Amino acid sequence: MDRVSRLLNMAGVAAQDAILIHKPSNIYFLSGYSGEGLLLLTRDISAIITDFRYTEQAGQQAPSFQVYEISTGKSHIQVAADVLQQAGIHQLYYEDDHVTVVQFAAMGKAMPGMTFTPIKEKPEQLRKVKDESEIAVIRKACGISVQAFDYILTVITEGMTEREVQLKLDFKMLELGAEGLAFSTILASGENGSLPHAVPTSRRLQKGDLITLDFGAKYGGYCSDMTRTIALGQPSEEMRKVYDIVLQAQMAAQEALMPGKVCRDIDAIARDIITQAGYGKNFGHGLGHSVGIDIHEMPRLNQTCEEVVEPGIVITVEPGIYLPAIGGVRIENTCLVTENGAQSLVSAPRELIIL
Ligand SMILES: [Mn+2]
Repeated sequence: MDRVSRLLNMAGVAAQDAILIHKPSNIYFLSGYSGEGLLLLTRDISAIITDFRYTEQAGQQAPSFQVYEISTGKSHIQVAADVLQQAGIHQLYYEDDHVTVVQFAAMGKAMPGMTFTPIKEKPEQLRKVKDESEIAVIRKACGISVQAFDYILTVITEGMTEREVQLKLDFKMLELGAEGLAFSTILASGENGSLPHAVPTSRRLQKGDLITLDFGAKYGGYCSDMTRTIALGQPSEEMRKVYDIVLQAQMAAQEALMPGKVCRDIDAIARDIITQAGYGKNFGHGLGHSVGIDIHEMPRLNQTCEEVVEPGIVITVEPGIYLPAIGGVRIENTCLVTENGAQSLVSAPRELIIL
């Protein structure tokens, strides 16, 4: 069954109901259309509402959808209202996690008498388990990241700035076929490594630094995500020890990631190892997140997620330890959950690389 039909069934959409999709990643997932606009779905209508700039593109990317073009003085919502009125729709499902207050007010004004019902992230639930075509492009995106990582290892030298390394890494991913970056590359050296989401600076790499690189490519509309912490020369005794704890936590959690397990129990495996080593308070984020069209998708590996791991989920395993003013270590693989357990789509070694 196609994705639109699955969503209509999942949401329990009846003949007089419709779904209006605003979120770009949901529009792409449901239709293949990557431009701006809205997606309008009923039992009989699959339509894209867009403007002149994207009309031709919408027809090319989503040939089975009707394309409505807005005109001067007539907004996307007003066009949607006309279509819904003609179709006799009385109930409209909307993305309550995404639609703004302004958009919601415009919907109310343009559609008097309509019942508005939150869709409660059903499109996102549909996106959790990836199909073969999605896995193929995520695998390719991960392959681009790994190749760019192999390259950057040959480039990094003492005296380069974080920013210089970041630019070379980003350029390499684009050169290797990435359509864009999955997110802004994180590159943190020395004491900057204690910031989990550090922005690359003009700090120059020094002997003894640990360098954390967290980056991803976008390919076929899907993301990859990987982190490696490497050393430039011999790191301190303490950071070497911290690295080994993070590695142990990453390997144990990835090993345990398999169908039937509860997400928070996977988080606990890594967290317990880090806590028992005395660094529990220095691991202040969740263990991982799913990856797809968006870089952060459901389900999550964290202390509260009670969802059950299923085959076809693509999720990161990324424990870290951060010591303020000293430095940090994070190791991250994007993993595909199969019937037999987790398979890392990131083929780079996890053991400490010393340049
Ligand atoms: Mn990540």
